[in-house]
Amino acid sequence: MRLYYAPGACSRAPHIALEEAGLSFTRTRVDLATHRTESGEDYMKVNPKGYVPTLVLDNGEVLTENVAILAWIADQNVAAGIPGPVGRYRLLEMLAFISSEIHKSFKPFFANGDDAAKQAARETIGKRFDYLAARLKEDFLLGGRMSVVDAYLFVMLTWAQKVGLDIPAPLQAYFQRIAGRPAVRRVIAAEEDGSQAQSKAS
Ligand SMILES: N[C@@H](CCC(=O)N[C@@H](CS)C(=O)NCC(=O)O)C(=O)O
Repeated sequence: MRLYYAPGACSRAPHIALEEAGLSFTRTRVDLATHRTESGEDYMKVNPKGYVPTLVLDNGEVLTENVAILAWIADQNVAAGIPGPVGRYRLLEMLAFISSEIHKSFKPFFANGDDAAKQAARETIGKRFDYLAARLKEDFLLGGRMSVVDAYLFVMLTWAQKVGLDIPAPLQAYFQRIAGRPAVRRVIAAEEDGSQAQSKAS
């Protein structure tokens, strides 16, 4: 399968999730300004929405949207899923929360928003982070084991650092825990290196 990504973008969440899951995939960098891939392919033909991430499955199916891609990756290892009768829905609940309540709130910082819009976003994201910090009882958001939701929140925390938002202490410690994981370090190194490569977590 092939992941289309842009360095440091939200596509880093499925990138980490794939690496953590030990799935074989090829990564292809996309220039979001020109909509060309690193090999010169027209990305609009891969994903007419023009944004990352896109995951092209081995059977040729094209999957877009972080929530769908991350849920699909989680489903590849059902044994590692969130336990309990509504475990899968807890995962979807958290993915939806991160996507609609945090991810999209960053828009003023990346789309040249004015100061008022940035301040409103700072307050909204701050409240969302406080909520997550208060419910973080174990090492990871949904228990003692890392799941795809942690990959997504990790990227949001990276962005929060980048634009200078306050991060509550429990989420700072959580961020460091995730940043130190070998799979996460491999992904960051690969995105910074930018080369097209086959990946299989070991
Ligand atoms: N709803 C989409 C949003 C993805 C998204 O915002 N991607 C950004 C990078 S983080 C992007 O590619 N922006 C470029 C553009 O919109 O042209 C998802 O969750 O997958």
